Amino acid sequence: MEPKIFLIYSFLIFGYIQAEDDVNNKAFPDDFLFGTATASYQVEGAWNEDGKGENIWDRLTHTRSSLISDGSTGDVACDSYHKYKEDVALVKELGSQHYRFSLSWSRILPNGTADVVNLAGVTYYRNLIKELKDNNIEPLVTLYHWDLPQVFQDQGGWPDEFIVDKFADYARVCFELFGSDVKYWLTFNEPKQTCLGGYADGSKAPALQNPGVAEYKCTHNVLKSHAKAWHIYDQEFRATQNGKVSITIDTSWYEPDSNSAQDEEATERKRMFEFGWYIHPIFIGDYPEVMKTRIAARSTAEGLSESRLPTFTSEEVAYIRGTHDFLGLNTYSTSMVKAIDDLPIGQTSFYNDVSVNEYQRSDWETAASGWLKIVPWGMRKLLNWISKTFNDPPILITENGVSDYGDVDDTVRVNYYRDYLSNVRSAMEDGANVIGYTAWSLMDNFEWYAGYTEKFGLYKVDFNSPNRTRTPKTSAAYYKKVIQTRCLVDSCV
Ligand code: GOI
Repeated sequence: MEPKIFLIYSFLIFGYIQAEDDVNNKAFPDDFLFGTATASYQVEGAWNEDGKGENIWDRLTHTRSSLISDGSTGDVACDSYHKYKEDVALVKELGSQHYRFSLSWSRILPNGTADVVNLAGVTYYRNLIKELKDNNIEPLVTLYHWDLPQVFQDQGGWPDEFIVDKFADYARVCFELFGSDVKYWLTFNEPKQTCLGGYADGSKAPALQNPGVAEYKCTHNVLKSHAKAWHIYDQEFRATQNGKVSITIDTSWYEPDSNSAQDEEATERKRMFEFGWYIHPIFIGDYPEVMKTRIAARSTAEGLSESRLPTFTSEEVAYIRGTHDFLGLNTYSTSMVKAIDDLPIGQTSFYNDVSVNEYQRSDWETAASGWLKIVPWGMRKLLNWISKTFNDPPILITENGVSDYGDVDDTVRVNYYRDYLSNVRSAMEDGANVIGYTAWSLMDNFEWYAGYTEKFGLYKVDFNSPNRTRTPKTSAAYYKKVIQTRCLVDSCV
């Protein structure tokens, strides 16, 4: 875009904002990190180039295309494998302090295992990291954003314990290869989506459905894998590389339907199932009590001899507890929760184990994605609840954003970022230790089962052009201005 047009855009945006008087007008601290994010399968393309191995999203999009709303694949996606320099230029243009991206396991280790390293894949990530560093952008690297090597799915995938050592080997290879230039690592992106979507409700690859059982086994192994990777870093790399390792957990905010004791209790239970499932073992120790007792009781009622929720030994509890150097948080929306009678014993599922009525209010604004209701105040409540419940961890928001149908003039996205960031800033005033914010996403990309029909980008990508041309949206101009001024409105105090 012409600089002149860019300027006019900024002017228009800030003229509009002036009218808003409920946006927080305190500046963000100088050391607050602003960044943006993508993930390997969603942007890279080059699915079978230069020795990359097949992963579960390659397999799913190629063999079960009816699951993807437009029948599309990530075969080319944004073609970032060839256009990473352009991507970094966009990140730079925004003035981002960091860029969060993920590594494709099967691009680095085509067989999944560490015995064969694919040099071309390693070179790609080395080049990307170097380009970022040359432009003064901090790389924030996710080891696993949902693209398991297919060969490991063929052996059972995450619900099978063999995967723990495979992930640990992969993590060690990555720390070894890239760790001198990477200071922020995330082991997993949203493991709840991997486990519920992949193995219980079928809404993510490998699209298996064994609800009430497989998601708990999956999570058990993910938590062990995360802890093992963290310990490997701690023992073998921390002293020389000096980085930080954590995990990104996703949750909505859950708001009680009323202030009745029943609704409050049901809502806290829902939070513990949706978020405590992962954060409690890592930040406090073991699964939340309410999960252990409820799933055990329901399992007994089902006639099972042991709980469907696997048990950690006390050694394992101690091994997993404390494996964090900060908290990665992805959040997009809010739901209401109302107490109901426990759902009948019979069909097993995570949702039956929770037994609440979850809904979203019809007067909340909807994004292109049906699940994404725009509820900015949920951000503030969520950050404060996490701080209070999990001992005030440093929180790095690793994803937040909104979808539309791709218009370059994306007022909904400008307002979303402004209003959610306003609530982040307010939570910081309340005392939450938020260290940074990462906008999802740098550019339009392959949105999983929604294919290319829902767009989250600050930059538009033309998927009809072989060049995959990138164009800044109005929101890019707004975010750039926010990063520059550290201020959401015209002028801050
Ligand atoms: C991130 O996941 C992710 O890390 C990025 O890769 C991604 O691009 C980005 O977000 C944007 O999505 C209406 C049970 C329709 C089954 C309401 C309950 C469908 C399915 C409500 C509840 C919800 C963000 C799918 C986290 C998966 C979208 C998790 C957000 C589908 C619904 C549902 C609904 C439900 N989620 N994801 N869904």
